[in-house]
Amino acid sequence: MKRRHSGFRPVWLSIWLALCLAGSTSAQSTTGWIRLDSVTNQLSPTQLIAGNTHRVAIRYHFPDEAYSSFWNLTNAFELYSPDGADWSNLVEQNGALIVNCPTHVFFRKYYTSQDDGSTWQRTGAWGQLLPPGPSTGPNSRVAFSVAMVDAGGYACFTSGMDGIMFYLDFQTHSSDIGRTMCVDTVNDRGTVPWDWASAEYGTRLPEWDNGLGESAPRCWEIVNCCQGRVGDANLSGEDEPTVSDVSALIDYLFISGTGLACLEEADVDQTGGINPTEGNITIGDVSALIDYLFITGPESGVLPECL
Ligand SMILES: [Ca+2]
Ligand SMILES: [Ca+2]
Repeated sequence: MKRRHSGFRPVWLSIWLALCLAGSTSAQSTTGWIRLDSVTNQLSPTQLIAGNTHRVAIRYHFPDEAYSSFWNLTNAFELYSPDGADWSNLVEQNGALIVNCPTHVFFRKYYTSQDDGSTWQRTGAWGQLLPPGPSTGPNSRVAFSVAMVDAGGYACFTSGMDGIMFYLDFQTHSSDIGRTMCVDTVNDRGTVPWDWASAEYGTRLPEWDNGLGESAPRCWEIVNCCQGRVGDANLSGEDEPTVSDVSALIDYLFISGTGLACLEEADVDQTGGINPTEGNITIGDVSALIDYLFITGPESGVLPECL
């Protein structure tokens, strides 16, 4: 079937072309980014609760075609402690971006015993996920990188894609309360900047956001979950308890049997001393908290300090 001539006038064509060019210029100037998206078992954005497993989610954003067709990434991440804290049960887990692209994205891993991370020792082969393993020990660092090694992976990453690339899980220890854990970026090839490279589009440098709006390491002090006075059974972070803390205790004791992230806060009457167990959480703790909130009242009632 023959098309009829649209009668498009040159002036409209020029405007249309100008708009298209303006749009593409704008898209190409957008910078891709990688962000520390979320962390579990924090007490605050700069405090990790000792003895818990923490899951750090790393989010990638590919703003345009150039990012979505990368074939080689040098952006890696390191876990370390500047003051000798230990960690264990370090595991990588795939995020949705990798799950949706299962055959084209691979991790490799490096260990080093250097405090400054200057000498990375490669200990994993291409295609390997970091297996669950022990700590590398205090004063060591472990780094991860992610790379795409198959051009077929291009199809997995589309322009504008934004999602979790992977998770890092690690456990902190009560023996390290007061020490520090950090996650930072590191280049796995040496000294050159981070790069999302593709032969077709050339070098692109993604921005790093540590989750606090900074292009810097994200560091946490390892802290006891119990802070100030006891009673924050729902671990909302407030020292002054509320009826929600009573609800958390009742839910734990009589309904779900779960949900207490800090037994030291929940053991309001401190029957468990410095190291309470689940058996120390009883109706007595509910009574003590209700007494403080509704009978003696916060004005004259007293809650004990954390031990
Ligand atoms: Ca609370
Ligand atoms: Ca108790």
